[in-house]
Amino acid sequence: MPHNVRAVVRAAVGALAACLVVGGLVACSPTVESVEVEPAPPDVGIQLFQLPWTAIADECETTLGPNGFAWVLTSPPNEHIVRDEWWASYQPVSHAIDSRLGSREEFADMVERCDGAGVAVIADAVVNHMTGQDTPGTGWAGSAYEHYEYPGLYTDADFHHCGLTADDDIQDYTSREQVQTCELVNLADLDTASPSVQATITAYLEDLLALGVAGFRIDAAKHMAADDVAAIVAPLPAGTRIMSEVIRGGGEPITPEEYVGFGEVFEFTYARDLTPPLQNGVFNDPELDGDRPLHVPSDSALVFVDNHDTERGEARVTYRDAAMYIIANALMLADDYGTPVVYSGYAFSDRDAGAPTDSDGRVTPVSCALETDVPADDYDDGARTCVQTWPAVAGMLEFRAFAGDAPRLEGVDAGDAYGFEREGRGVVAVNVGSETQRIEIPTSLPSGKYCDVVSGGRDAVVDDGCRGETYTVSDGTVRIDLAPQTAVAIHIGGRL
Ligand code: LM2
Ligand code: CA
Repeated sequence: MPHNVRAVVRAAVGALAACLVVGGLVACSPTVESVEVEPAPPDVGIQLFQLPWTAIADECETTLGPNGFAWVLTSPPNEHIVRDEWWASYQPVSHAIDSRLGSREEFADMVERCDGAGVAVIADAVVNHMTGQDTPGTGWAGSAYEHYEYPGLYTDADFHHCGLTADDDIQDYTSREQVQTCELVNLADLDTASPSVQATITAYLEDLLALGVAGFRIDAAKHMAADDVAAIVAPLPAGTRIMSEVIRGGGEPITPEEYVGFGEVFEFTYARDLTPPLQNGVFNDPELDGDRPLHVPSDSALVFVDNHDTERGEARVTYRDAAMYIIANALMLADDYGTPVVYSGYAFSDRDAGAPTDSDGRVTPVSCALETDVPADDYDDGARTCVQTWPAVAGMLEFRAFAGDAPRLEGVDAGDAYGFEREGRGVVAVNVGSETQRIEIPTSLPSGKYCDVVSGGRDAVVDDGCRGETYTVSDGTVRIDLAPQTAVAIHIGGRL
């Protein structure tokens, strides 16, 4: 049985027809004895940043599977330079699956255990470049390397030397040629148009597939021509998930749309649009409605509140402000656009600081299942944020399971509050202000009492009551008094 499907829920609609006053006319929906709504496991992923394989395996069994996550995005599994910073992972020394996050055996075991828990594994594939080191060195697994020499793998002729800028570094993002053939922060840029380079990269991806991964995040995809990425992934089995990281940039010639022919893309515009209303209370910006300009089609879109780069950069809402982070995640998970990727990392004050390690340099495994203080009021540097266990997040995955593909209806504004319905399936509302705010949202949910899954989490219905707050739908409306900086979500499967 799918891990996050609860028993069929009967939502009795009572004996009386529900009536709504619409433009002076009274419209009554037909009397229904009961509605059966079967939750469908939602396609929701989670990025577990810099978490070792043994810990991800535990997480799959104890928190990700039970809370309904369909897949987990890992940090890069490749051999990397030996440095303390987290970004050592993004400087491959070889395609050996041997890193301070774990050995090949541990990686394989993780995939097996996650699959057993109903959680697929997506690996972060760093294939645009190798290291950015000007002096020779030895990688984590013992491979010797130089900036443009990776014995047995790549030699100088396999790299771009763009000759377009003084140091061959990318300077001008309005130049397609620079972005794709010059070096991203001095990282030796593979000639991904070369058939032999393509074949070597494909072999690496096939090796990971042989260990059971379901797909890949393609790191720095924007820095490889879409045709090159297409050629690299073409030999992979049908159904392999390809998730290209193409950071949309205003005025840039390379667009995420170029990469949707062979997979999904991370739609950075989504996060950029999601958070300003949380700070200014203006939700009805017409720019954000309608046909969603500058968004790839929903089927192609991976959406997120933040990721490991944006939490160190442009993101304005992160784990540091748990109340706002819950609001942002609730809106994203309630939405009908894209495939959400929740983010879970560790607290930091230094952007370069790596995750805590043991004395041998391996990243320390941590289990979030034992963590009861979530979200924490304050995280010490290095502490895992454990977002996958936040009751509000788990509750919103349940909401999404019941929302299915029901359309998102027009939003309702009230002061600093905002909300919307997923037609007939659920209602979400948020208040980003500092005062309590009442909001009334018209809804076709059957009349009755519902359990809020933000305060109550998953399985919020307990002993004929609610674990969290209770809200009432009557006469085709739900009235919610929202405390400052809170979210509320009710769904058809959480009716008393
Ligand atoms: C990505 N996506 O396209 C990753 O998500 C992002 O985290 C990576 O940057 C980047 N692209 C390359 O894969 C990180 C980090 C950088 C770091 C690089 C390489 O944000 O700070 O650059 O990984 O490790 C570091 C230094 C930089 C230096 C470079 C090369 O910060 O100053 O450049 O290494 O030694 C001289
Ligand atoms: Ca490149």
